[in-house]
Amino acid sequence: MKLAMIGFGQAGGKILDKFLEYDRRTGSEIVRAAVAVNSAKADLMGLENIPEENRVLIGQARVKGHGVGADNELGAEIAEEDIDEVQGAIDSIPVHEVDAFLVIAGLGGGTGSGGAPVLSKHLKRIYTEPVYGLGVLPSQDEGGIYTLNAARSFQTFVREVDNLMVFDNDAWRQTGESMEGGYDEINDEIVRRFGIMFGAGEIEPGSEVGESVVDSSEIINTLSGGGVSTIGYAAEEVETEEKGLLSRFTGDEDGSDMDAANTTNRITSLVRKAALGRLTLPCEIDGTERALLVMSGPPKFLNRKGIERGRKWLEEQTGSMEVRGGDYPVSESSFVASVILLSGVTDVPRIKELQQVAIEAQDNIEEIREQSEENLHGLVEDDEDELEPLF
Ligand SMILES: Nc1nc2c(ncn2[C@@H]2O[C@H](COP(=O)(O)OP(=O)(O)OP(=O)(O)O)[C@@H](O)[C@H]2O)c(=O)[nH]1
Ligand SMILES: [Mg+2]
Repeated sequence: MKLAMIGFGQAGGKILDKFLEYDRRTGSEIVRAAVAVNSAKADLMGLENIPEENRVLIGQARVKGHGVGADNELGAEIAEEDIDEVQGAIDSIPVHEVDAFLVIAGLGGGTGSGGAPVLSKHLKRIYTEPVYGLGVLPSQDEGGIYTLNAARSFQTFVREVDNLMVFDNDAWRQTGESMEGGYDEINDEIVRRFGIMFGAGEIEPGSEVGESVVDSSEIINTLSGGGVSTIGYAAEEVETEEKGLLSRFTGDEDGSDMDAANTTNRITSLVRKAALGRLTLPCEIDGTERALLVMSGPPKFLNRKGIERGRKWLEEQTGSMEVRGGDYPVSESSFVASVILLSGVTDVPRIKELQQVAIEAQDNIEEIREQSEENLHGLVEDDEDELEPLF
């Protein structure tokens, strides 16, 4: 399916940049338009693939192009103040040609964390196309302010979008490597998973020999109904040429039956690996509301039976009555890959933690307020006898 992508803040911009690179490399054409928004000029200048005219610097009057320094309230304020400038860039997008908007942001900082929900709300008010969020959660060791920002932003972001797809840096942190160095690989992982999923809906039915090609409406239906989504992925390299030649030379009569059984088994095992392996947001898959299974690879390695079995297995594991599935034929690939979108997940430890953090912070604010009011009363009472009122 075709998306208008908006990268908000540094993480959002970098991931969007990667999407464009992926699009160019694979010819998948899922990014119909790309806009990067930031309050830090240097971050915008560092982008490689986003056209200059689609880079929007906001908050210049307030922060002079230096970013908001992880202050997400300020991030939200400047997004509201300068929403017309962002809209100006979006005006150049042929919106009738896009199936949905995707707003991408890291939720731990200030600009993206504060701005992405503001922009999403604005887009939903103006356009009829669905607005999806791709929110990146900070790693736990980044510290309190990042967690608190993410906790607050998450609550708002999930409310303002049609679906919030989440990637948790914490689950993907590489040991012994700095996060900065690790971001590149992490961003590749993000883009690969989302790229295959959205790319699936971009294949014209009949354009390649696919038995049951995923349509973009199936992606949209899986994402509809709101909530939080996570994505699983597994892939296996396959021999595309030699094997075919070999069976022809050996005149293997049973070859095709064997191949079909292998193909089916490969698919079902990839489905299991994808669902039970590391998800973009780790969670219990039981209780998922809707799911979509996409099998990509050369057409001869995809079959309806495998996908049907995989889909059934997913129904059992998730307990969902709404599991869709299909293929994404890619002739030139030497991998068979399984991508599973789990939408409306309910049992997510990290989200519970974040909600707790948000509640505690709220309590804290109340406590501090009460405390300071008490102190004030105390002051006034104590002072009454001894001092003349100042005013
Ligand atoms: N996956 C991924 N996460 C990133 C990347 N860069 C930053 N992050 C995460 O995103 C969070 C927010 O960082 P930024 O995107 O730099 O913040 P910002 O939106 O630019 O906001 P300010 O810098 O505070 O103005 C961080 O806490 C990290 O968890 C990246 O390239 N990839
Ligand atoms: Mg920044």
